[in-house]
Amino acid sequence: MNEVAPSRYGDVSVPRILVMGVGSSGIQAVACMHELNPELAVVGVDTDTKVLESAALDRIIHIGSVVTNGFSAGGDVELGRQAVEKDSSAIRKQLRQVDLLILVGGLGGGTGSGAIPVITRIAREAGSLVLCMLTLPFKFEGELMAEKSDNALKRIRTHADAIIRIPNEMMVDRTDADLSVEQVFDRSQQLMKDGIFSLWRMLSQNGISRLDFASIHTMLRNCDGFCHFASAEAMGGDRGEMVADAILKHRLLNGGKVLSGAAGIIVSLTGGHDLKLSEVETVMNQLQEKLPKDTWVNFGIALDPMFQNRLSAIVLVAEQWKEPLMDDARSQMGFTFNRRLPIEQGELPLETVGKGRFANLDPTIHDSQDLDMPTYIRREIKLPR
Ligand SMILES: Nc1nc2c(ncn2[C@@H]2O[C@H](COP(=O)(O)OP(=O)(O)OP(=O)(O)O)[C@@H](O)[C@H]2O)c(=O)[nH]1
Ligand SMILES: [Mg+2]
Repeated sequence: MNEVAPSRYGDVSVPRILVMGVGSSGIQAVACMHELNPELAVVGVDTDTKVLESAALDRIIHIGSVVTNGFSAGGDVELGRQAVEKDSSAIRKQLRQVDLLILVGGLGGGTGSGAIPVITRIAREAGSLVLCMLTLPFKFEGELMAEKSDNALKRIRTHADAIIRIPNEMMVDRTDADLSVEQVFDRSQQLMKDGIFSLWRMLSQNGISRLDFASIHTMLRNCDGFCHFASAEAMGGDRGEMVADAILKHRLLNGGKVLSGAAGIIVSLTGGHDLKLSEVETVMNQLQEKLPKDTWVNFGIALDPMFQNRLSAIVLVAEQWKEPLMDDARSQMGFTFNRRLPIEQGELPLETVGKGRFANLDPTIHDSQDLDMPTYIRREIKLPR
């Protein structure tokens, strides 16, 4: 059973990670991850009993049975929101002692777009670091879908530490005319899976200079709300070159353009005991060439016997730092912020306030609203600083 538990490495510094798939596409993504890596703790959340029952998952949370009678939210975001509010205690229960929650789903439908903002808020209240990995709808899905997705993103951003957007539209090239819709969906799921596995490996495995949770924490808490990621893997003699090339051309980094404006980057390499210094240099030098001089770079190497003759890289990129945390971040990160930081005064972030010793109690829900939350947060009113 894939409970969130201390790492098999017995290392107390290893964070407890939970991947939560929300809505039908989110469930599909985590079911696939679970099948490939049963060590990864995953849970599926949906309104739709059929989807939940057909997913081969040990842990599922059925939300909103009183709201949707076990059917999907049918694209209705408000129903998705109500569904999760009704069953928020089941979500809270799963989040106990989770250090990093990775929320996965597709925006544009009812359940994902309605429930993910609420789950993000609950997770922040529970003290977890929250990273969302979300697909955005195709253009052909229409303006209404795009609007629902945009609105959900705004709400998610008020609580999530960082969001990685995977626009379905970006999964297709001009040469892909014959690609089926299913193949395109598979591509975005594959990217999510690769990214989450690499992140999990980066945080759980021993290495020469393993990146610790503090590095990820700093990056996610201090980025402006959005992050980019890319991962690549190669085997054989030219693996250093191949990995560098794949990262530099990666579709989620807009063919490498994101790197040239990066404020911060985390690079994690995984190799076997045969990993050569020259391979590490190849990847790092090629990335450094694209990055602005003042980019904050944090880098680690993990060793895994399974990676003999193989090299894998994951990069996590922040384009901007968020201004309100500048002093905090500066002292935590030990670096000088670059000049691209906006200097105008911002708004107070809609951070939720921890409930201290009441954190594990059920909330006071009235009319689908959590009355224990300060009104300005509940109503998403931005207060000037
Ligand atoms: N990458 C990927 N995206 C998908 C897939 N299926 C749907 N999507 C995208 O995800 C969006 C939301 O779809 P679902 O996950 O089915 O919606 P839901 O959250 O379950 O919402 P309801 O079914 O309305 O309750 C769609 O608009 C698509 O853009 C998939 O298999 N892979
Ligand atoms: Mg659905």
